[in-house]
Amino acid sequence: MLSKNVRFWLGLVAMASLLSIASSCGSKTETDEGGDTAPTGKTYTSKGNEGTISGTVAYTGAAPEAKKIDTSADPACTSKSPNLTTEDWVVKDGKLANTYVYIKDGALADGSKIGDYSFTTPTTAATLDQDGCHYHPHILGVMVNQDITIKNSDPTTHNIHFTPKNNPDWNQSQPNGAQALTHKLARAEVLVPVKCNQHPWMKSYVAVSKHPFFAVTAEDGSFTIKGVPAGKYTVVAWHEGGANGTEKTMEVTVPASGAAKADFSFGATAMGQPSSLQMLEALEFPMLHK
Ligand SMILES: [Cu+2]
Repeated sequence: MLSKNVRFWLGLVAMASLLSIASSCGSKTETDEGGDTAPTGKTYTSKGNEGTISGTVAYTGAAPEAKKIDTSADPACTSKSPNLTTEDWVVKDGKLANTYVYIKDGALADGSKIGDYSFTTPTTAATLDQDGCHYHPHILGVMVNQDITIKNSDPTTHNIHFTPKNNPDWNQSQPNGAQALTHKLARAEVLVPVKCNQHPWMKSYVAVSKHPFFAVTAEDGSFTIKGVPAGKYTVVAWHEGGANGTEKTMEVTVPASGAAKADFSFGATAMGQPSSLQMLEALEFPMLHK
């Protein structure tokens, strides 16, 4: 009897150990994926010889047409924005707007990794405006813990809903005339879908970065990332189009005090890599909240 008991308790201890190993492995994986904001202890200081990465994002082939949005569910939207159209593809003269371009990885000229540095969060807030029953801007880039001022410029109630993967869900009703809301995200995440629970057509994306090396393409497809330390980087251009978003990757070398070019191309006949698995995950996750 005694030996049976001993075996039983030994078994329990073994199981408990296995469980604890499994759970610690699980949390490690989460941290790895999450791009957490734990201080790295190495704050980047300007060397005075930073460079720029600039380029143009093109759309090759016949551009998808913007579709008119039926806003009749809310007459306030119809009267303010009678000609609201979809913004998932904004193409003009073969150039693609609303593409988020950022340094994903890489190393400075001295071999140190860009991801090992910490960068000062801007004290000025970014603004996300609900104006005409759509978001402006459609794609917003911020740094971790940077304030986002959320305005309601419409004569109707909006309900802004951030649906992140690595940050807490955030969902706030904002009646017309209400004060601006402030939100910030503590963890890096590319990109967080934002929707309105009142108006199902309203959609935007907020990218949260640990560093300031990102930009969103303008209407002419152009972008510039300034203040980049000399080095060799993996630069990614992300666009929401496609089944779950599409990203293109390019290796870019920035010379000291120099300018690097990074031109991307999306579209049916564009050359490049298909969507990464990482992006698929990031965009599928919000479905869990439904
Ligand atoms: Cu709304």
